[in-house]
Amino acid sequence: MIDGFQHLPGYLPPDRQREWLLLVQAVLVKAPFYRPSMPKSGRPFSILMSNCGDLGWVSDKVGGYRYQPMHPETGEPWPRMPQAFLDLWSKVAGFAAPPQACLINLYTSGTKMGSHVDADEAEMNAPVVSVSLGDEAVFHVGGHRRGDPKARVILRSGDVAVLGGAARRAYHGIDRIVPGSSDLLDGGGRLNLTFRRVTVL
Ligand code: MD3
Ligand code: FE
Repeated sequence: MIDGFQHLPGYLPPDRQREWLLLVQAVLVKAPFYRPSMPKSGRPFSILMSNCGDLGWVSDKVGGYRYQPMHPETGEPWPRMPQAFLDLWSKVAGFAAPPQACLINLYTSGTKMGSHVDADEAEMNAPVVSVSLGDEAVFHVGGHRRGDPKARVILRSGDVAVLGGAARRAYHGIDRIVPGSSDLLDGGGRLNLTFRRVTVL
């Protein structure tokens, strides 16, 4: 396993998972899920996305991958990050400044995320912190080259992962969701929150 990958299984117990789900649902009332599309080809993602915080990650055919302060469809600023989210970052990130973006990904059964490196952030010294809610996901993390050997980890509801150091620049993705593995979300599926620093201070 690449250096800098920290997995904290069961970090959020079931009652706190339900609290976090309510916080996410409140964000989604103000910033509904939208479907990003690939730069140039315009091919739609299978994952739905939203954000909270000062900046949100978006992608579409014309503008490509980027961070911006407003929802791409409503034009409204992203909702504030709930205090509980900022508190979690303070406890696990080991980085003094607060996160600027919280990307919310929704996976339904049959959805995956191909192997990629997160590099749209000018700040690559801050870690990315991930929180999983709902169905289990088969996650892979490799090295700095696409062909490097990959380790596979199951991310379960309530798990936190901190990707710092060498892992911050590693290829990673979601191979598949395990349908029916959690009853947190009505109708199943998986929410993943990733907390990020975007700009260099
Ligand atoms: C390793 N999300 O949003 S979370 C992403 O489950 C993303 O939705 C996946 O990859 C998901 O970009 C994986 C764990 C994760 C997040 C960011 C990373 C692993 C990472 C950044 C660098 C290396
Ligand atoms: Fe990623």
